[in-house]
Amino acid sequence: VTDTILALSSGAPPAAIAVIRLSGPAALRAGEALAGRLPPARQAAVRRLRDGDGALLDEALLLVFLAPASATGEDVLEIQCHGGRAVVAAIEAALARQPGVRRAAPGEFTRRALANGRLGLNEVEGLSDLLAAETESQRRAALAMHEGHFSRQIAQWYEALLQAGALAEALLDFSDEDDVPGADAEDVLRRRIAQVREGIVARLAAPRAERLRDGIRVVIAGPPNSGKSTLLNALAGREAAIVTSVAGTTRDRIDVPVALAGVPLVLSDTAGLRPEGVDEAEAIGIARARAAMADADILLWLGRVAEAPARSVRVASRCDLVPPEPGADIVLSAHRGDGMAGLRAILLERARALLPREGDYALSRRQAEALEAVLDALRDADDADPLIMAEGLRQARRALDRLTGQDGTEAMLDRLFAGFCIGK
Ligand SMILES: Nc1nc2c(ncn2[C@@H]2O[C@H](COP(=O)(O)OP(=O)(O)O)[C@@H](O)[C@H]2O)c(=O)[nH]1
Ligand SMILES: [Mg+2]
Repeated sequence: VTDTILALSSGAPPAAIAVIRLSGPAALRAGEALAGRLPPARQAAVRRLRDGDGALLDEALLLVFLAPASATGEDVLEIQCHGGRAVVAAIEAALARQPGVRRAAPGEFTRRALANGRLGLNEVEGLSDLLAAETESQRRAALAMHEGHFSRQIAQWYEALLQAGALAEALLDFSDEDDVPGADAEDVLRRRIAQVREGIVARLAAPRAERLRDGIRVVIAGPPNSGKSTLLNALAGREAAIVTSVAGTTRDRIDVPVALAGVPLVLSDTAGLRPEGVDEAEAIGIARARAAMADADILLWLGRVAEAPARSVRVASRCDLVPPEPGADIVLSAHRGDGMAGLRAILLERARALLPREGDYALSRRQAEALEAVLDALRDADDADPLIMAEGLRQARRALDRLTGQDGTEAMLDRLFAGFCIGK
């Protein structure tokens, strides 16, 4: 028998209103024990909630969703009560005492939705990102994933591979006879495979979710005293890095997450690059700076134009103090604010090119790896022998199944749901 799970699904109290949810076969019975008669499904009604002794707990708005047409696919009761800490605790305790009811583990409501086919694995991942989204671009991409855009694409690929598989089997049946099933069957088959493969390659080349989740890495580098820390502080809008006129002040790398027009960035300040006169700590700082530069999505270079690394944004800093060199991409003074708007525009333009297009979804590492496996299988399918072809296509479809969670392993699901909050 399935347990009925219980959790506070709204944020931490105190709040004006709290939402407590129950899901499972005992949800309605447990609700009736507190509220008496429940409203008809999908109709809100106010009820007095009482504990076992008949003492009043709260007055609350109740909503019933009957299986399978609910968020989890089970009977669900939603209780909207007053959001005080003691109110929520008392109602939760009274519900938890009902037979068959226990408190939910993190992500357990969503896990049941997955188990009952209310959500696919990719939609669950989208939901997880949606709950974690802190910027507009993160929210839009997560919503696109949650709404099933990727799942629909997978379904198309699956259908194409199914057709190709049928053709391969047909070729197999006729391979030892003279009259081949339509001379162009093999052409059609190869074209189908090529189409799917091109689609997957293009999808893999598109910006990934990690960039969106973790932020675009913007590294500020250059010689000591070029104004790197000052620029970081100006972009971050706070004094995150120490600024002095002494060369070698910044020794470790400093990372500051910021959102620029809804785009997540991580700004990194680094130790100034200079060859001599450095002690051990500064030398380590310089090594870290070089590593950060190699790892940067966008590099802001505050040194000589002639020494700028490839593809970096060449910034002529401290223009109120130092005459800017010709050839710089942007001339600025963090002190006076000159050029800061222009630099933000350059950052935004470069960052957007690295992020999913508006309304597009982005692949997680898991999804990308699963698609790579599909590609591997399709590579195997690219063979003259229809037997090998058919087997490769079967493997490819199996890899697509893994992507939609059709054969998701428990360990993978555990990992995924551990990142959820209780009540979701
Ligand atoms: N006049 C002027 N001085 C600046 C500007 N930016 C930084 N400085 C000064 O240059 C010195 C070095 O700045 P800092 O940000 O620590 O450089 P870093 O070593 O590259 O991190 C400090 O004395 C800053 O006050 C600027 O835009 N104009
Ligand atoms: Mg510094």
